Amino acid sequence: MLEALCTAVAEHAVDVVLIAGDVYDRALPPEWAVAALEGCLQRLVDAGVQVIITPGNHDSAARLGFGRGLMRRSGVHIRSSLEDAWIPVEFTEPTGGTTLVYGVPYLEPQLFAPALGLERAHHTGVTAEVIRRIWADAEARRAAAETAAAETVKGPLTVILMAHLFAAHGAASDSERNIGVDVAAGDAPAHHEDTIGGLTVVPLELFAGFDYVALGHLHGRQRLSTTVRYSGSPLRYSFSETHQAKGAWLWDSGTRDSAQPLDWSIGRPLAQLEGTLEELLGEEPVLTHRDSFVQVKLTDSVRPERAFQRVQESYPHLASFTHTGRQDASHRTYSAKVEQARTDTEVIEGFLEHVRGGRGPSPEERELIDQGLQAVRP
Ligand SMILES: [Mn+2]
Repeated sequence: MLEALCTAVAEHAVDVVLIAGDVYDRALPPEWAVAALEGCLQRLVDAGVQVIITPGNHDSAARLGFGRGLMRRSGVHIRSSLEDAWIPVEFTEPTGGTTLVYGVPYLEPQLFAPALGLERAHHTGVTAEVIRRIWADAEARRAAAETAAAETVKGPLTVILMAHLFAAHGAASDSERNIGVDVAAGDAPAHHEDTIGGLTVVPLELFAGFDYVALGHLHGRQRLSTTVRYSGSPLRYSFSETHQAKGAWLWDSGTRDSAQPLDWSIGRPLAQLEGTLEELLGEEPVLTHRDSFVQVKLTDSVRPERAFQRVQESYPHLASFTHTGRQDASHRTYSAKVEQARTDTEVIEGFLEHVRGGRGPSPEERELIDQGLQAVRP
């Protein structure tokens, strides 16, 4: 993925890379991941690219932000504290205009609401207050430019926001908070934060006025409006992401045209297969999907012998296996069978039926069971 990023940056002559978290998938990332990120940043800096990074909810802001004062000098801007949110990274456009990029780190409402002077802790309130401070800063810079002429902001002002949150269409009111969630299935907020007042989902209206809003958090690359977009995760993290677009958005602050999607097909593809064992082991699906991470739902009414092993032999990257076929109404629970069983043989038969999706003992197995029971009877 990092290779694809560096290639795309060179190919499209990108000046600035925005990474709106999550950077890592955990607060204590493995050493190889830290080294990989460092190598990528080194390449981007060597290529004259500036990078702006904000931590997501999975990152440790403090650890990700280590050395940021030093890194800033080489063009890597890590916005990891609350106060960073309304201090922009400033760029002068070739045309003379100024672009301000405000990087808002993930702000857990319970932790940051007090510092923002908010009584209630929820994402919408925290985001609204941070955006209010951002506009105060941007307007001050614009005003300073108009009076003092040329010391700070020059020419037309472009304002970009980066944030890590769950945004959706919908008005900023309690009653309408859940409407129009425009996300792919399985893309609910990954973290189960307190949904006080239901204001976990930040309404799009808050982002009005920004020239571009680069969001992180949802895994599918998607466009919420002309200016508000999620880059999505570059890799697929679950089978619910099988059909999601993956990649990035390319935006030109000069033309301000709509952002262009960059498609990155990185890593092993995913496939969701459903059918009987015979269907799944057919030549066509095996040839098509044997190199994919595969999720299998087996629909045989009775679970065939060695079903898991046989599927795995054909699909070496089998990642998920369930037998969903046995749905007949007469199916009794294991405990019901055990209760009704009159002999040891029936208990064992019930057990085998239970764990094998309805398939009781074969004649050979029945013989072994009988021998076993004979051997242990006093
Ligand atoms: Mn996240």
